[in-house]
Amino acid sequence: MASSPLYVAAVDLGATSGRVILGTWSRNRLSLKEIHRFGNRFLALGKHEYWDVPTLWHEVRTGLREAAAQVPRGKRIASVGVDVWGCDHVLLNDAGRLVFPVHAYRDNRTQAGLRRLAGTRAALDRIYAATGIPNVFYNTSLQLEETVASCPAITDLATRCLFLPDYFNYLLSGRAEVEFSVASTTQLIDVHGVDWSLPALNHFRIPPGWLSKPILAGTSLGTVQKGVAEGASALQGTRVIAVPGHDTSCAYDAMPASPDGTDLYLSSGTWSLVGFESDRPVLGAEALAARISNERTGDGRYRPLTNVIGLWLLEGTLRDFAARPKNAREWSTLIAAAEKLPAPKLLLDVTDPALSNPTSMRAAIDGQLKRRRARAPRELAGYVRLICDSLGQGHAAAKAAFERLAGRQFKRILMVGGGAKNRLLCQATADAAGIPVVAFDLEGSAVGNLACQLIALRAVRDLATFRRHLGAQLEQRTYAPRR
Ligand code: LFR
Repeated sequence: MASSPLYVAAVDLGATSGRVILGTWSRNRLSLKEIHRFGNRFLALGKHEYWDVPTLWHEVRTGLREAAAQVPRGKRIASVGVDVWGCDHVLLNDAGRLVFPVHAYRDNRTQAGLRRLAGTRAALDRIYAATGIPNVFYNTSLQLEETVASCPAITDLATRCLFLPDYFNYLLSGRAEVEFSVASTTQLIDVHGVDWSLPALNHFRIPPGWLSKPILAGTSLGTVQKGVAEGASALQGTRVIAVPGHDTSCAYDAMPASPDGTDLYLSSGTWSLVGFESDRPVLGAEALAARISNERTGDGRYRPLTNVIGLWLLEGTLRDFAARPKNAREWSTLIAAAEKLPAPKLLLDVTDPALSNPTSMRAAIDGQLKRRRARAPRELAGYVRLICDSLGQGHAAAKAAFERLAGRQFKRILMVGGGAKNRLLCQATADAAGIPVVAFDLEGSAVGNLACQLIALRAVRDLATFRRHLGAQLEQRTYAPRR
């Protein structure tokens, strides 16, 4: 195993921010340096919402060049990997040109299709049995169905569909491939195989020719193209490795989990993703009712999880308050104020679709409380308390469903992501779930992204080995349940 330091770069794009991180692997330790961080958001144009892909690409290149400038003289970045949020995609022609605007998954164009599928019990069951993915507004299936229905000429214009991490890999390396973990977020992959589900493609009327057979994570896509590496000597010959393209898959890979399978995972950011790893999917009517999503790991196994609405609730609510916290100290004061408040009498129904993309999150929360005859909080701390307790309850409900349907018993919840820094949320989760929460100060997605590269470069034997090394170096904080 390599003993001189190895430099690897992770491009990790989230819905509200993106970053380029330089990882240094030396003597079985990973150190991280955040090289470039930038905001991200979708923008409305007319009635729809779109990602600003050219700006994202500009930021990716800027970050990689800065990373190259920071490795010691004469050294180079061995590889780069890209992970992005799930479901969103590009449509390209044979020359690799975009032929359709890149919609954001929160755009409401899928609402009609969502309702249609929800109202057709037999089709809903069939699609779940075929793909293991429940009917959720952001699914690529519903998005592509809407694209073809609203713009039929697209079937002549587009020749292939790539998911966002695949597209950035393509811009970096010139090779267009679809990576398996991100492909599994589409509701179009065969839950029992590693290829597309023809019944699902037919149901949503998606041209099968748009989608090539997915590759497994760890595949090398060649080296960074000339135009990208120009002027940055540390990027000459840098390999582009298809890591698990789905950020959640990367975040789960970074969990320093106990090998006996008794840990439940929670990646807590804009979304709360509660789940575990398994050799088989969790299917059937009850799993569908519990919205269990059988996403896939980079190596083809399963990651049954439930997507609880997450800190999106708080991010949205903060926009409605002028006096929002701006630094760690102000955050700590706000959390302390929220902790002192009495527990809310009624928790939010976190599955309410009215919370998925409202114009004002505060108004949407107040509206739900009013409908359920509860009083709205008066100040920001009250919302923080309500949101953290409600998410804690949502996390606990997901745990209970997994234990019942998968016959597992979880002993701890491992938490990574921004939410792991929020002690109120960690404690609320431990209290509601009745088991300890172990919170790690870890950029989960970026670390999982780097892990896959290190394994592909043969600097680390496998994921279990990586997790063991990582666990030994990480600081953790345990929240014991108080009731
Ligand atoms: C998290 C995430 C979730 C996915 C959601 C929408 O960033 O990737 O896993 O369900 O975004 O794609």
